[in-house]
Amino acid sequence: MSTVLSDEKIPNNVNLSSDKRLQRALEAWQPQFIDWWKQMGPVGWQERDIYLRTAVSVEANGWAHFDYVKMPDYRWGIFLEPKDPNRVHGFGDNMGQPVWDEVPGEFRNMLRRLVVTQGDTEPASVEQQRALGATAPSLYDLRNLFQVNVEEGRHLWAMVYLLHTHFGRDGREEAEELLARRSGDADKPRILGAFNEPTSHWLSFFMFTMFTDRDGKYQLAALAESGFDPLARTCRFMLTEEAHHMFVGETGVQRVIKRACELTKETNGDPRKLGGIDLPTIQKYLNLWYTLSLDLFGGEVSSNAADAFAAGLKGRYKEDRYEEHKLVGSHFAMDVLENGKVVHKDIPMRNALNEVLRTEYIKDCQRGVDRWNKTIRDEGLDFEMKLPSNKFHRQIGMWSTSPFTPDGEMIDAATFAARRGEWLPTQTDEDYIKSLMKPVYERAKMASWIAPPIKGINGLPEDFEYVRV
Ligand code: BYC
Repeated sequence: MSTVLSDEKIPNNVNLSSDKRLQRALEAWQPQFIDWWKQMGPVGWQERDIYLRTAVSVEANGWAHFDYVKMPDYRWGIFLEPKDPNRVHGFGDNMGQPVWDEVPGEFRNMLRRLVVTQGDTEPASVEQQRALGATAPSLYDLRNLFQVNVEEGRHLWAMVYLLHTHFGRDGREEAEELLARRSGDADKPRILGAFNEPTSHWLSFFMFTMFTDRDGKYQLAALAESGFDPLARTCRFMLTEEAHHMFVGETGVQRVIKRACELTKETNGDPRKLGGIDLPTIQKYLNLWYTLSLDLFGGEVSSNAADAFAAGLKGRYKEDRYEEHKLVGSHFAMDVLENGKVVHKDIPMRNALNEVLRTEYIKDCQRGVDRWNKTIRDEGLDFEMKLPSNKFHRQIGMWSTSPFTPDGEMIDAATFAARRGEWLPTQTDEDYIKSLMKPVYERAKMASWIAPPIKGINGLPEDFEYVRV
């Protein structure tokens, strides 16, 4: 049975109401999406009023319309940044040529793979976070979780729009597969590693939105440069929403750190006595989620990355900042593993583009960690959070073949196994963090292990009823 999709139901700037072919395709997909949302979306809370932001247009005041909404009634819009009729390829072999509005036949598979990989992460993250509503540390946090979830749902719609509009029958099949894979499922896992990891408590959720969503920022920015114009325009609009997700992560961890410091002082060094999380344990979760997210950039030396750049499908972060956009004959100096040794070497730039993007990402992560360290200093404690080496705990790329310490020193497997618990969360850490996860659903109240936010959402006070319990 199909549901009629109107502009009212699905706010959009793609002329949905006059595009009958697209309407039919989406009307067939939408009930499957709703089934997936009911089965794999947030557990409980579906009948509650949540104070949510909805994108209703691409105008300056249209992308952030706030009101109470029940999640199943959320309007999953389809928005592309307005078209620039003069836009040309900004990089690669077709530099200076007009951008494409249709998929070029020779790059169809490569492009579909990029769209599907991007699309797969969106429902995956909703699945990973689905149980967290049962243990939210406050109504403010509960609302933020659901905001992130519905927007990931909208980002899935964005990729499905591209698949349905530009990839014909196989696009429709891929759109169905996006709803069929399951995070962490042994038989039908999500495509990328980090999206199969459990996000079983709020500390992991905050680390995920800090580090994994930030991969989203960099991947979307690289795709926002694409010479396939519909993809570029879609990703540009998605980036406006991504910022809030990283805000949830960075400020979430910052509040956990602040509370850790307060309780460390109160207890003379053991915040666990008063139901807090100690700084060394927070560092272990940082190590885990940061390194899982580093893997999301792919291999350090990659012919896929070179091909996507040459074709003009995936650029660098803010391509405009660079002077040279063809990258023929240029090199990137980076560490590589050669005959079991780390050597610093020049790699042809196009093949090094995953590493170039990862390097930008690392700088951005460091800026966030610097702000966390300022919180620790302001609280008067002598402790510093650190990003581990990009060689530590890797499962993708050349560093995955040998163990390294967080300082980047190569070690043998036995030493890594013996010291793993110093660097990464142990089962005991995991059990302890989970034991703290008791829901707090009273207005303006916070769980013991986290400090209140500095300000509320959309200028509202902290005691606002963000979720009508
Ligand atoms: N796990 O040449 P290689 C987001 C595979 S997050 C598993 O080294 P390539 C979000 C790779 O697929 C952003 N497999 O790397 C965040 C390839 O397999 P095939 C998501 C991996 O292709 C939070 C093989 O290894 N968007 O939006 O240059 C919440 C060799 O690949 C992994 C994108 O990723 C891994 N970590 O780069 C919600 C953008 N890494 O083809 C949302 C689109 C690599 O040989 N995707 N492999 O079977 C891409 O641009 C690229 O596919 C990648 C990989 C950057 C992921």
